Amino acid sequence: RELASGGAALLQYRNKSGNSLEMLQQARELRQVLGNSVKLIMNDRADLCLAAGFDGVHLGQDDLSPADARKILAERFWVGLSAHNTEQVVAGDDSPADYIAIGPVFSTSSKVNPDPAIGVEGVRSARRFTQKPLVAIGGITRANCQAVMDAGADSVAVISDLLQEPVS
Ligand code: 3NM
Repeated sequence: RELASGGAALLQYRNKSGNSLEMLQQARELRQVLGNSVKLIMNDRADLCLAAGFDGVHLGQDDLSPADARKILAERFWVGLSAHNTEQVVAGDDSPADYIAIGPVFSTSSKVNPDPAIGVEGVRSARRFTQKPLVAIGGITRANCQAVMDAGADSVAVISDLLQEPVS
């Protein structure tokens, strides 16, 4: 897909504290404001992905499995999976996930209870276990992202380095 060829801008809607109604309202607003200029990915929730007209869902290790999310979402929706170690990358590679996010690469304060940081070497190792698009996440900045890409990531996911410096 476009992620493998570097062609897509993805924005994930992430809300760990809101209720379903709030999340759906905010997600719909995002879709309205952004139009179809970016692929919108719903964190954790396949149902809200459908209801909000998003393009895909991103699943953590404690969410629905990619196979179960696929029972809800047709083929045109993207299903992403978070992995935090080699075992999870291997399982993700064997699943219907469209891409695998590996991390945290560096320490992060954007996530409660993050797994141990895997470093650039962890990205290099993950690369050996899957040919699916590999997204690196956790402590990625504009300053360190080249090293992460050089280690084999196809793309990076960033929260704080972008949000701390809004464009306007
Ligand atoms: N997931 P920042 S790390 C949401 O390892 C998330 O799965 C992670 O934010 C994982 O760019 C993370 O501010 C937080 O470090 C990423």
